[in-house]
Amino acid sequence: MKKKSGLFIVLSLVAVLMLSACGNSGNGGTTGGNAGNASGNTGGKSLGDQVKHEIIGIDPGAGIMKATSAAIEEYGLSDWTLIEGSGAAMTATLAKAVKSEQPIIITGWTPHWMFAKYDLKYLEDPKNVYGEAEEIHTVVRQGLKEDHLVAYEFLDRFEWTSDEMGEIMTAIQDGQDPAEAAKAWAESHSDRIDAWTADLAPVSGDKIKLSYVAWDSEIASTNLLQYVLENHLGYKVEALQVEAGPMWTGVASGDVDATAAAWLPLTHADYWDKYKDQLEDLGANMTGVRTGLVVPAYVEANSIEDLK
Ligand code: PBE
Repeated sequence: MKKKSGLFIVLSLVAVLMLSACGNSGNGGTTGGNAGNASGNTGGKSLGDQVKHEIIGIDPGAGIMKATSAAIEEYGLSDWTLIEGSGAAMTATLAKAVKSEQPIIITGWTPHWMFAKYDLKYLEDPKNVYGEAEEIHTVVRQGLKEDHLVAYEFLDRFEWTSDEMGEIMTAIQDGQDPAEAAKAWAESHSDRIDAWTADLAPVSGDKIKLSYVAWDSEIASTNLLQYVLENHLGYKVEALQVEAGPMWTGVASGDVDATAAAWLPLTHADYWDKYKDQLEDLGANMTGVRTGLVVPAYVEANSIEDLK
Protein backbone atom coordinates (compact mmCIF):
# COMPACT_ATOMS: atom_id res chain seq x y z
CA MET A 1 0.00 0.00 0.00
CA LYS A 2 2.68 2.41 1.07
CA LYS A 3 4.87 1.51 -1.88
CA LYS A 4 2.02 2.01 -4.31
CA SER A 5 1.22 5.55 -3.17
CA GLY A 6 4.94 6.42 -3.26
CA LEU A 7 5.08 5.40 -6.88
CA PHE A 8 1.90 7.35 -7.55
CA ILE A 9 3.41 10.51 -6.06
CA VAL A 10 6.55 10.13 -8.19
CA LEU A 11 4.49 9.64 -11.33
CA SER A 12 2.32 12.61 -10.45
CA LEU A 13 5.39 14.76 -9.95
CA VAL A 14 6.75 13.72 -13.33
CA ALA A 15 3.41 14.56 -14.92
CA VAL A 16 3.30 17.97 -13.26
CA LEU A 17 6.88 18.74 -14.34
CA MET A 18 6.11 17.70 -17.93
CA LEU A 19 2.99 19.83 -17.98
CA SER A 20 4.72 22.90 -16.66
CA ALA A 21 7.57 22.43 -19.14
CA CYS A 22 4.98 22.37 -21.93
CA GLY A 23 3.37 25.53 -20.63
CA ASN A 24 6.67 27.39 -20.48
CA SER A 25 7.86 26.44 -23.92
CA GLY A 26 4.41 27.09 -25.37
CA ASN A 27 2.42 30.19 -24.69
CA GLY A 28 4.89 31.93 -22.43
CA GLY A 29 3.29 31.71 -19.03
CA THR A 30 0.30 29.43 -19.42
CA THR A 31 -0.75 28.77 -15.87
CA GLY A 32 -3.42 26.11 -15.86
CA GLY A 33 -3.18 22.55 -17.08
CA ASN A 34 -5.23 23.51 -20.13
CA ALA A 35 -2.19 24.13 -22.30
CA GLY A 36 -3.41 22.42 -25.46
CA ASN A 37 -4.98 24.53 -28.16
CA ALA A 38 -7.79 23.79 -30.52
CA SER A 39 -5.88 23.37 -33.74
CA GLY A 40 -2.88 21.70 -32.22
CA ASN A 41 -2.38 19.27 -29.36
CA THR A 42 -5.55 18.99 -27.32
CA GLY A 43 -4.15 16.14 -25.25
CA GLY A 44 -7.11 14.04 -26.39
CA LYS A 45 -9.51 16.23 -24.44
CA SER A 46 -12.99 16.69 -25.79
CA LEU A 47 -14.08 20.18 -26.80
CA GLY A 48 -16.35 20.20 -23.75
CA ASP A 49 -13.46 19.48 -21.41
CA GLN A 50 -11.30 22.09 -23.11
CA VAL A 51 -13.85 24.83 -22.52
CA LYS A 52 -14.89 23.43 -19.11
CA HIS A 53 -18.37 22.82 -20.53
CA GLU A 54 -19.01 26.54 -20.48
CA ILE A 55 -20.85 28.63 -23.05
CA ILE A 56 -19.96 32.29 -22.73
CA GLY A 57 -23.24 34.19 -22.65
CA ILE A 58 -24.27 37.83 -22.26
CA ASP A 59 -26.78 39.71 -20.08
CA PRO A 60 -29.42 37.43 -18.53
CA GLY A 61 -32.37 39.35 -20.03
CA ALA A 62 -31.21 38.79 -23.62
CA GLY A 63 -33.39 36.50 -25.68
CA ILE A 64 -30.35 34.59 -26.82
CA MET A 65 -29.81 33.48 -23.21
CA LYS A 66 -33.27 31.98 -23.07
CA ALA A 67 -32.74 30.32 -26.45
CA THR A 68 -29.42 28.92 -25.26
CA SER A 69 -31.01 27.45 -22.12
CA ALA A 70 -33.54 25.83 -24.43
CA ALA A 71 -30.71 24.53 -26.65
CA ILE A 72 -28.95 23.02 -23.63
CA GLU A 73 -32.18 21.24 -22.78
CA GLU A 74 -33.11 20.13 -26.29
CA TYR A 75 -29.67 18.90 -27.32
CA GLY A 76 -29.21 17.08 -23.99
CA LEU A 77 -26.26 19.17 -22.85
CA SER A 78 -27.05 18.88 -19.15
CA ASP A 79 -23.37 19.00 -18.14
CA TRP A 80 -22.93 22.42 -19.83
CA THR A 81 -23.25 25.79 -18.08
CA LEU A 82 -24.32 29.03 -19.68
CA ILE A 83 -22.21 31.83 -18.19
CA GLU A 84 -23.97 35.19 -17.66
CA GLY A 85 -22.14 38.43 -18.33
CA SER A 86 -22.57 41.17 -20.88
CA GLY A 87 -21.96 41.77 -24.56
CA ALA A 88 -18.72 43.57 -23.71
CA ALA A 89 -17.50 40.82 -21.39
CA MET A 90 -18.31 38.20 -24.03
CA THR A 91 -16.32 39.97 -26.76
CA ALA A 92 -13.40 40.51 -24.35
CA THR A 93 -13.35 36.78 -23.54
CA LEU A 94 -13.58 35.98 -27.25
CA ALA A 95 -10.67 38.29 -28.08
CA LYS A 96 -8.50 36.58 -25.47
CA ALA A 97 -9.36 33.10 -26.71
CA VAL A 98 -8.72 33.95 -30.36
CA LYS A 99 -5.40 35.54 -29.51
CA SER A 100 -4.11 32.30 -28.02
CA GLU A 101 -6.11 30.05 -30.36
CA GLN A 102 -7.98 28.48 -27.49
CA PRO A 103 -11.40 27.00 -28.11
CA ILE A 104 -14.40 29.01 -26.95
CA ILE A 105 -18.16 28.88 -27.48
CA ILE A 106 -20.17 32.08 -27.28
CA THR A 107 -23.73 33.23 -27.75
CA GLY A 108 -23.44 35.25 -30.96
CA TRP A 109 -25.57 37.23 -33.34
CA THR A 110 -25.47 38.97 -36.70
CA PRO A 111 -25.04 41.81 -37.41
CA HIS A 112 -21.98 42.08 -35.19
CA TRP A 113 -18.51 43.46 -35.84
CA MET A 114 -16.90 40.33 -34.43
CA PHE A 115 -17.61 38.46 -37.68
CA ALA A 116 -15.55 41.01 -39.60
CA LYS A 117 -12.74 41.01 -37.07
CA TYR A 118 -12.40 37.27 -36.48
CA ASP A 119 -12.91 34.12 -38.53
CA LEU A 120 -16.02 32.74 -36.81
CA LYS A 121 -18.78 30.27 -37.63
CA TYR A 122 -22.23 29.48 -36.33
CA LEU A 123 -22.73 25.98 -35.01
CA GLU A 124 -25.49 24.31 -37.02
CA ASP A 125 -28.78 24.10 -35.21
CA PRO A 126 -30.64 21.14 -36.75
CA LYS A 127 -33.41 21.41 -34.14
CA ASN A 128 -33.96 25.08 -35.04
CA VAL A 129 -33.89 26.24 -31.44
CA TYR A 130 -32.60 29.66 -32.51
CA GLY A 131 -35.34 30.04 -35.13
CA GLU A 132 -35.03 31.28 -38.65
CA ALA A 133 -35.82 34.48 -40.55
CA GLU A 134 -35.32 36.67 -37.49
CA GLU A 135 -35.87 40.45 -37.82
CA ILE A 136 -35.23 43.56 -35.78
CA HIS A 137 -38.40 45.58 -35.26
CA THR A 138 -39.13 49.11 -34.17
CA VAL A 139 -41.76 49.10 -31.44
CA VAL A 140 -43.44 52.23 -30.09
CA ARG A 141 -45.78 53.15 -27.25
CA GLN A 142 -49.47 53.52 -27.87
CA GLY A 143 -50.41 57.08 -28.69
CA LEU A 144 -47.05 58.07 -30.14
CA LYS A 145 -48.64 58.76 -33.51
CA GLU A 146 -51.10 61.24 -31.96
CA ASP A 147 -48.47 62.89 -29.76
CA HIS A 148 -45.41 63.02 -32.05
CA LEU A 149 -46.45 62.38 -35.63
CA VAL A 150 -43.12 63.41 -37.18
CA ALA A 151 -41.06 61.09 -34.97
CA TYR A 152 -43.60 58.32 -35.49
CA GLU A 153 -43.45 58.72 -39.26
CA PHE A 154 -39.65 58.66 -39.29
CA LEU A 155 -39.49 55.60 -37.01
CA ASP A 156 -42.04 53.89 -39.23
CA ARG A 157 -39.93 54.52 -42.35
CA PHE A 158 -36.60 53.65 -40.77
CA GLU A 159 -35.10 50.49 -42.18
CA TRP A 160 -31.57 49.63 -43.19
CA THR A 161 -29.22 46.75 -43.89
CA SER A 162 -26.82 44.80 -41.73
CA ASP A 163 -23.93 46.11 -43.88
CA GLU A 164 -24.98 49.67 -43.12
CA MET A 165 -25.23 48.96 -39.42
CA GLY A 166 -21.89 47.18 -39.67
CA GLU A 167 -20.19 50.38 -40.81
CA ILE A 168 -21.21 52.19 -37.61
CA MET A 169 -20.41 49.18 -35.41
CA THR A 170 -16.94 48.82 -36.86
CA ALA A 171 -16.19 52.53 -36.42
CA ILE A 172 -17.22 52.26 -32.75
CA GLN A 173 -15.17 49.11 -32.31
CA ASP A 174 -12.19 50.97 -33.81
CA GLY A 175 -12.48 53.46 -30.98
CA GLN A 176 -14.84 56.14 -32.25
CA ASP A 177 -17.40 57.54 -29.81
CA PRO A 178 -20.84 56.01 -30.69
CA ALA A 179 -22.51 59.40 -31.21
CA GLU A 180 -19.62 60.53 -33.43
CA ALA A 181 -19.73 57.30 -35.43
CA ALA A 182 -23.49 57.71 -36.01
CA LYS A 183 -23.00 61.35 -37.05
CA ALA A 184 -20.21 60.47 -39.49
CA TRP A 185 -22.33 57.70 -41.00
CA ALA A 186 -25.36 59.99 -41.36
CA GLU A 187 -23.25 62.68 -43.01
CA SER A 188 -21.81 60.28 -45.54
CA HIS A 189 -25.19 58.64 -46.29
CA SER A 190 -27.39 61.67 -46.70
CA ASP A 191 -29.42 59.90 -49.39
CA ARG A 192 -30.59 57.40 -46.76
CA ILE A 193 -31.41 60.10 -44.22
CA ASP A 194 -33.26 62.10 -46.88
CA ALA A 195 -35.40 59.11 -47.79
CA TRP A 196 -36.32 58.50 -44.14
CA THR A 197 -37.13 62.14 -43.43
CA ALA A 198 -38.54 63.43 -46.76
CA ASP A 199 -41.39 65.92 -46.27
CA LEU A 200 -41.25 65.72 -42.49
CA ALA A 201 -41.31 69.22 -40.99
CA PRO A 202 -38.92 69.49 -38.02
CA VAL A 203 -40.47 70.18 -34.62
CA SER A 204 -38.96 72.53 -32.09
CA GLY A 205 -37.42 70.65 -29.22
CA ASP A 206 -40.15 68.10 -28.41
CA LYS A 207 -38.79 65.31 -26.21
CA ILE A 208 -38.48 61.70 -27.32
CA LYS A 209 -37.26 58.83 -25.16
CA LEU A 210 -35.68 55.73 -26.67
CA SER A 211 -34.68 52.58 -24.79
CA TYR A 212 -32.03 50.08 -25.77
CA VAL A 213 -29.64 47.52 -24.33
CA ALA A 214 -25.84 47.77 -24.59
CA TRP A 215 -25.66 45.19 -27.37
CA ASP A 216 -23.24 46.43 -30.03
CA SER A 217 -25.88 46.23 -32.75
CA GLU A 218 -28.35 48.29 -30.72
CA ILE A 219 -25.76 50.86 -29.67
CA ALA A 220 -25.23 51.53 -33.38
CA SER A 221 -28.93 51.78 -34.34
CA THR A 222 -30.00 53.83 -31.34
CA ASN A 223 -27.22 56.37 -31.78
CA LEU A 224 -28.21 56.79 -35.41
CA LEU A 225 -31.89 57.30 -34.53
CA GLN A 226 -30.92 59.84 -31.89
CA TYR A 227 -28.75 61.71 -34.37
CA VAL A 228 -31.45 61.89 -37.04
CA LEU A 229 -34.24 62.81 -34.61
CA GLU A 230 -32.14 65.60 -33.12
CA ASN A 231 -30.31 66.96 -36.15
CA HIS A 232 -32.86 66.50 -38.91
CA LEU A 233 -36.20 66.53 -37.12
CA GLY A 234 -35.72 68.96 -34.23
CA TYR A 235 -36.30 66.61 -31.29
CA LYS A 236 -34.47 66.44 -27.99
CA VAL A 237 -33.73 62.75 -27.43
CA GLU A 238 -33.01 60.83 -24.28
CA ALA A 239 -31.61 57.38 -25.07
CA LEU A 240 -31.92 55.16 -22.01
CA GLN A 241 -29.46 52.28 -21.81
CA VAL A 242 -31.19 49.60 -19.73
CA GLU A 243 -31.59 45.83 -19.37
CA ALA A 244 -33.79 43.96 -21.83
CA GLY A 245 -36.77 43.70 -19.42
CA PRO A 246 -36.97 47.45 -18.68
CA MET A 247 -36.39 48.19 -22.37
CA TRP A 248 -39.71 46.48 -23.12
CA THR A 249 -41.65 47.53 -20.00
CA GLY A 250 -40.61 51.14 -20.54
CA VAL A 251 -42.30 51.26 -23.94
CA ALA A 252 -45.26 49.15 -22.80
CA SER A 253 -45.97 51.46 -19.87
CA GLY A 254 -45.59 54.55 -22.05
CA ASP A 255 -42.61 55.95 -20.09
CA VAL A 256 -40.49 55.41 -23.19
CA ASP A 257 -41.59 56.36 -26.69
CA ALA A 258 -39.83 53.72 -28.77
CA THR A 259 -37.18 51.06 -29.09
CA ALA A 260 -35.52 49.87 -32.29
CA ALA A 261 -34.14 46.78 -30.58
CA ALA A 262 -37.00 44.28 -30.68
CA TRP A 263 -35.75 40.98 -32.09
CA LEU A 264 -38.74 39.05 -33.46
CA PRO A 265 -40.41 36.68 -33.94
CA LEU A 266 -38.34 34.44 -31.69
CA THR A 267 -35.59 36.14 -29.69
CA HIS A 268 -37.91 38.47 -27.77
CA ALA A 269 -41.06 36.34 -28.13
CA ASP A 270 -41.59 36.30 -24.35
CA TYR A 271 -41.48 40.06 -24.05
CA TRP A 272 -43.65 40.50 -27.12
CA ASP A 273 -46.30 38.05 -25.91
CA LYS A 274 -46.43 39.75 -22.55
CA TYR A 275 -46.67 43.34 -23.77
CA LYS A 276 -48.06 43.24 -27.31
CA ASP A 277 -51.45 44.65 -26.28
CA GLN A 278 -49.73 47.74 -24.90
CA LEU A 279 -47.45 48.36 -27.90
CA GLU A 280 -47.46 49.19 -31.54
CA ASP A 281 -45.13 47.25 -33.84
CA LEU A 282 -43.86 49.42 -36.70
CA GLY A 283 -42.39 46.40 -38.45
CA ALA A 284 -38.86 45.37 -39.34
CA ASN A 285 -36.06 47.92 -39.44
CA MET A 286 -33.73 45.10 -40.51
CA THR A 287 -34.31 41.63 -41.92
CA GLY A 288 -32.06 38.61 -42.21
CA VAL A 289 -30.56 38.83 -38.73
CA ARG A 290 -29.53 35.76 -36.79
CA THR A 291 -28.60 34.41 -33.36
CA GLY A 292 -26.92 31.18 -32.30
CA LEU A 293 -23.90 29.53 -30.82
CA VAL A 294 -20.70 30.78 -32.41
CA VAL A 295 -17.13 29.47 -32.35
CA PRO A 296 -13.85 30.48 -34.00
CA ALA A 297 -13.35 28.67 -37.33
CA TYR A 298 -10.43 26.70 -35.85
CA VAL A 299 -12.78 24.91 -33.43
CA GLU A 300 -13.56 21.50 -34.84
CA ALA A 301 -17.25 21.32 -33.92
CA ASN A 302 -19.73 22.22 -36.67
CA SER A 303 -23.06 21.54 -35.02
CA ILE A 304 -24.56 22.02 -31.58
CA GLU A 305 -25.00 18.24 -31.67
CA ASP A 306 -21.20 17.91 -31.62
CA LEU A 307 -21.15 19.33 -28.07
CA LYS A 308 -22.75 16.24 -26.63
N1 PBE B 1 -29.01 39.98 -29.06
C1 PBE B 1 -28.72 41.19 -29.80
C2 PBE B 1 -30.23 40.32 -28.32
C3 PBE B 1 -31.02 41.05 -29.28
C4 PBE B 1 -29.99 41.88 -29.95
C5 PBE B 1 -29.21 38.90 -30.02
C6 PBE B 1 -27.93 39.73 -28.16
C7 PBE B 1 -30.93 39.24 -27.53
O1 PBE B 1 -30.47 38.10 -27.51
O2 PBE B 1 -31.92 39.53 -26.88
